[in-house]
Amino acid sequence: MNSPEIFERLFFQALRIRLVEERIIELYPSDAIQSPVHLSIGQEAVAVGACEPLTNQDLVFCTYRSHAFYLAKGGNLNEMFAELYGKITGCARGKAGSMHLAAPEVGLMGASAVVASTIPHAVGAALAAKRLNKKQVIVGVFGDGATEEGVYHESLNFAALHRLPVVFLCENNGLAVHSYQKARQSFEISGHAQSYGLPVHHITEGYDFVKVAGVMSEIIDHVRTDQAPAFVEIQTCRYKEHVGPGEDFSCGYRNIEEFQEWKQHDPLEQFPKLVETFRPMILKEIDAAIDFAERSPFPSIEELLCDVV
Ligand SMILES: Cc1ncc(C[n+]2csc(CCOP(=O)(O)OP(=O)(O)O)c2C)c(N)n1
Ligand SMILES: [Mg+2]
Repeated sequence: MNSPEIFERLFFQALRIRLVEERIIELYPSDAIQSPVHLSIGQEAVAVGACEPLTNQDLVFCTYRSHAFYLAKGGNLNEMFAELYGKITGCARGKAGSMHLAAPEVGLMGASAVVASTIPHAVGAALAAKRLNKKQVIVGVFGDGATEEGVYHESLNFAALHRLPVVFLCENNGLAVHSYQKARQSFEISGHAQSYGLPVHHITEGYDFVKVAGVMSEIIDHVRTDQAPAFVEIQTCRYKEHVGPGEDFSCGYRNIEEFQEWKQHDPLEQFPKLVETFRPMILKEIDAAIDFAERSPFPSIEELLCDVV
């Protein structure tokens, strides 16, 4: 797992996600993007490392903060920008926006604005996969805040009891909107998950995509072979405000030193020459995706009323 080729390949993917989101920041004031955006800038290595060992048959269910997982799992960039623009060519025909991206053709099954709501979806898919003997691995991604929801605990219990092939992946950025984890939780996430009898892994270097990919590879092999669940908590750092394109350090709720310390480890900050090598190729792809989105039509009234409850 630790070769220069792998480092560069994962670096490219992480940089691609960051440059896509930086373009979203640039575009946002124009109002061309019609939905709220929860950016993953700072958290890219979690998605890139976690998706590295997955096949297109393995399924990922994630949250409203999922541009990174959508792209790391192989979701189409043109369809992502078209979805953000509310266009008919978007991955949900322009009706879902940033918080509900999906690319089922590559196993990105969906995202939801409702905290913790896709965790039981992942467990249900794992139950189906096991019954149908598909040897798939299902990954349920959620934030630290989601571990305070009842359905999170019900899901861990059910998956452990029935030995389902699901990885619970907690993307722990230490924040839920404007609230620190310590101000909200009387328990410790990994320690508590262990009480369900799951194997638990805790990665503190969530900026290190090679490390995340290595640990995830072992976990996924185990889940696929044993057809039993596992849990992984990955520490990470959200660089931007909870929702929207800006920063919010001036609000006073965040510790700016923690953020600056994290950036010292972030490969995308630490290897500017590699950034410059890959940037032109990625920007070309982004320009083409935006052109595609801009040229695409909006959905008709009939289309807008179709497939919505
Ligand atoms: C069931 C539910 N409760 C509350 C909210 C409001 N809300 C939106 S995001 C969020 C914070 C979630 O934090 P976390 O799970 O850590 O994810 P992060 O935003 O940090 O990625 C909350 C409370 C919601 N969308 N759904
Ligand atoms: Mg969080």
